[in-house]
Amino acid sequence: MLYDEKYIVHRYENNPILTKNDFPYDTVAVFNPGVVKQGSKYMMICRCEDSSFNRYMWVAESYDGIKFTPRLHPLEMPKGDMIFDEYVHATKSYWDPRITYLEGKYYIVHAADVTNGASCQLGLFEIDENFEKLVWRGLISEPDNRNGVLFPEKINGKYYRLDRPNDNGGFDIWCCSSPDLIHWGNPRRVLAKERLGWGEKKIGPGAVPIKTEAGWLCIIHGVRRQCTDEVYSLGVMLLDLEDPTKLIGYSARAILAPEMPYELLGQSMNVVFTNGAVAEDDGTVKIYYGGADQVICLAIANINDLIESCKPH
Ligand code: M1P
Repeated sequence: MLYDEKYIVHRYENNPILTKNDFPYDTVAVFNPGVVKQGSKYMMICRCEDSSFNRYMWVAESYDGIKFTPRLHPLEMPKGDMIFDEYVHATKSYWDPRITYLEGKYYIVHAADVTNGASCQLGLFEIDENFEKLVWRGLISEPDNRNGVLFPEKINGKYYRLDRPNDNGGFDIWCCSSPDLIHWGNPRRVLAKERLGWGEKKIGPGAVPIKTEAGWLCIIHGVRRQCTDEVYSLGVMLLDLEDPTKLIGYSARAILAPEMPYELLGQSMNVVFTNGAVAEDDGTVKIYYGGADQVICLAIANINDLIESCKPH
């Protein structure tokens, strides 16, 4: 081995853990889920697409974090809010749900292709603890921003989120704050894609930040060019506990890159992409990720290895 490092992320041996065959007949892909743990139960919201390219948010449940059972029907989208009905529901395009448990409530930040001229904005839902009823809270970002994820607690009296503005933000990872989850400001760039060979084209937040003694551990994604293709991989970065706009460190190498057939071949080639991870009491982290924009997979790492990989080498 050229390097003395070991692989720190291990794929579940029976990946993928969910595929379109676990959903109704005209489902073409299920991928990029948000996941949160409620006591001993794992709650997942999958990104589903059907043969008409309608997108759905679909709940699946598990008691071991591996075997997930989808519900019979997708989540019903709330109607009656003019913004949602006109700008978001009209495109039937809400995707990449990231679930954060925050102050006793469950929030979902998602990407939304909107009809008001912007290509993509961040939307915010609340959902009840049984994951049955969505409440629309509004569009919460400026145009052409996605990959938003909320921190799981207030910091110095403010809510924080990570996001990834596209053109006007350099496809880098930014952090901003809010008094009420609706109005956001004070954007600060926390990581520039130029620092990452494996993310030189664009990077973006992934799972909900995990609070550790070393800082906020953030599992992120990065995109590099490979001739005419793009390769999506995962990495980690560490942010200051008291000021999450301050970068402590990041993984110089990708911690998970597309290698397996279910990561190389699908709707989009060469993609591993995460919206959800669960830090377990035993020090392991379950990383739930989309393979090739087609299936849902699981990988497991030791949290100390993830933190260590953020330190300068
Ligand atoms: O197709 C791969 C990924 O492309 C997008 O990632 P990014 O926002 O970084 O460009 C997202 O649409 C993601 O859902 C998708 O998996």
